[in-house]
Amino acid sequence: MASGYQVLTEEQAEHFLAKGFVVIPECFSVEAAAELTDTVWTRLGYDHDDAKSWAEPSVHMPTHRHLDVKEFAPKAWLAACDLLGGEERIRPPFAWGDGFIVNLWQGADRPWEPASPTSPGWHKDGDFFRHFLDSPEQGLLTLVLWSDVRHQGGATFAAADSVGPVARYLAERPAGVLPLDFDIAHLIGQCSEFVEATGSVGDVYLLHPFILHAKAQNILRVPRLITNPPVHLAEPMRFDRERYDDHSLVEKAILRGLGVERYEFTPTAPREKVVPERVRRQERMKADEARRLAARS
Ligand SMILES: O=C(O)CCC(=O)C(=O)O
Ligand SMILES: [Fe+2]
Repeated sequence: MASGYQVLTEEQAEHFLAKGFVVIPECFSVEAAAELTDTVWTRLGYDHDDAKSWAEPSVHMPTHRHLDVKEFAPKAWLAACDLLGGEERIRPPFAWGDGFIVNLWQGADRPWEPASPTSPGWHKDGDFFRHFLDSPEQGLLTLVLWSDVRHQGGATFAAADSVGPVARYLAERPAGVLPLDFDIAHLIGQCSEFVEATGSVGDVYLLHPFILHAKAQNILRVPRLITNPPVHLAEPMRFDRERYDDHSLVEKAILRGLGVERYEFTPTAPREKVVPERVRRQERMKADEARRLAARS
């Protein structure tokens, strides 16, 4: 039976509802990735062949170049449309960039520990806005793999059962929650199903925006490169659409988390932008990177 989706199968759609993510393999080639990553060591100011030069265990780099996902990785674009209920519900541009999150040796000084509620760094993405149940700023969480990502090699841990706890938490707080105010221990304490987002260059994880996740240890010390671009929605999400099937899979996952088929949500405080410290830090890094790139050429 046809799924009614452009690239997702019914099994993948059901997997997204149950586990909060799907993996879309081979969205772009090794060569296409290399084209974007080939200046990464110059930008970092580290020597790829000398691990002693890798001063920081992990670096969230600024963005210089942007790519139109529709052209660069059409399969990922179509899958995002499937999850969000169609292209018209996405606010353009849907762009990826070269703001790599490089994990070089995070936590390599201690033995490997599998994901658990006590792993460090759990968070919900979106450090740039006040979060409501229906927030449009982060329609999906995306993990784009620009290098192979191996077990124990600095992947991202995802809590596959976190959509329900986060949905209930936000439903109870119609005035919204600022990024640093989430009670993460309370939320992750309700989770017990953890995934290590490993894979190959070109694989893309599309995750529910409410999925809690954390940077994992890289005890292999093999450089890992990902990006985590958000997808903006054209309008806030809705949970009271005329027919149940008018809801996107992302909205349905929230309804499932709330244990209802329909939910009326009205924010009681204004939407609000937040400028995280990350942005200022990345502006400084961008100037440093530009100097290194200019010195090389
Ligand atoms: O580095 C990772 O694996 C995750 C990073 C992340 O989630 C973030 O920067 O928001
Ligand atoms: Fe994140």
